[in-house]
Amino acid sequence: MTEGRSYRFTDFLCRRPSRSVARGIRDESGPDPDPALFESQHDAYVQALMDVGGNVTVLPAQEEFPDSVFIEDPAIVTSGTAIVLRPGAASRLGEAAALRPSLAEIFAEVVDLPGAGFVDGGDVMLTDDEALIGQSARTDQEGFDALARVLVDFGYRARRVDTPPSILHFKTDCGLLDSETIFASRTLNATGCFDGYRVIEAPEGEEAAANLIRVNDHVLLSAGHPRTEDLLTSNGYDLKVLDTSEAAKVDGGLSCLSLRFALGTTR
Ligand code: CIR
Repeated sequence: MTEGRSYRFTDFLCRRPSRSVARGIRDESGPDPDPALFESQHDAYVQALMDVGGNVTVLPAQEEFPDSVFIEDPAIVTSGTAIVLRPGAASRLGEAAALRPSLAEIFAEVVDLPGAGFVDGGDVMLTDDEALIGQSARTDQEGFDALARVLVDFGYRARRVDTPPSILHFKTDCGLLDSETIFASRTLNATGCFDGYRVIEAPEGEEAAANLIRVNDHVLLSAGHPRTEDLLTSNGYDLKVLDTSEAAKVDGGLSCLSLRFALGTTR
């Protein structure tokens, strides 16, 4: 029975932002994130996960990896298993090995992505029975093939989709709302990648709202998207709005800040 496994969680893993976060990778120059404000926004995020979900383990900051607060990228987790990935940016590659011991403390099984290909967790959307894997500047064909083979054992069919070049990660522009419904930017939806799902499109100008996360009975949404708030509320979703301004300055959003899983359930 997999109904709801894409958003029913008991546990979360986060990593505190480092003071070095301003050196994180970003596409465009702009103001640096303020480390103290980032920390307080991160605290609010952790509190929100506790309020809607369960236990949150917060790992210490890693100064040597400026992007390590974006803990979604070096691993994928299912109920009893963690898959250690190979992030596609050179400065982030070491994050996977650094995260592995913490995963081994939590998960009964830790699997390393076979082969030599690259996958960033931000390119992988797990629905109840499918993994939508976006090929991108960070995730290549070899990585896709390897991950697709691993995920079969956990009951996921893999669907290869394209991440348009203007979008960093597949999930930068989409988020799961429930087992059948995805919220996505018009640009990403136009690629046809969500065939078979109901799609709600982000209002024009509010594309950054697309990186939302469904956690149990709530949807966590980034602040500053009033039309999205109205749209999702009128569709029956219970929202929790969080300020992610500092993560956004280094191209991060809500999903990147946690690994989400259900412990104590069988595959
Ligand atoms: C990076 O470029 O890797 C980070 N600055 C942002 C990562 C955001 N992660 C995500 O969308 N899953």
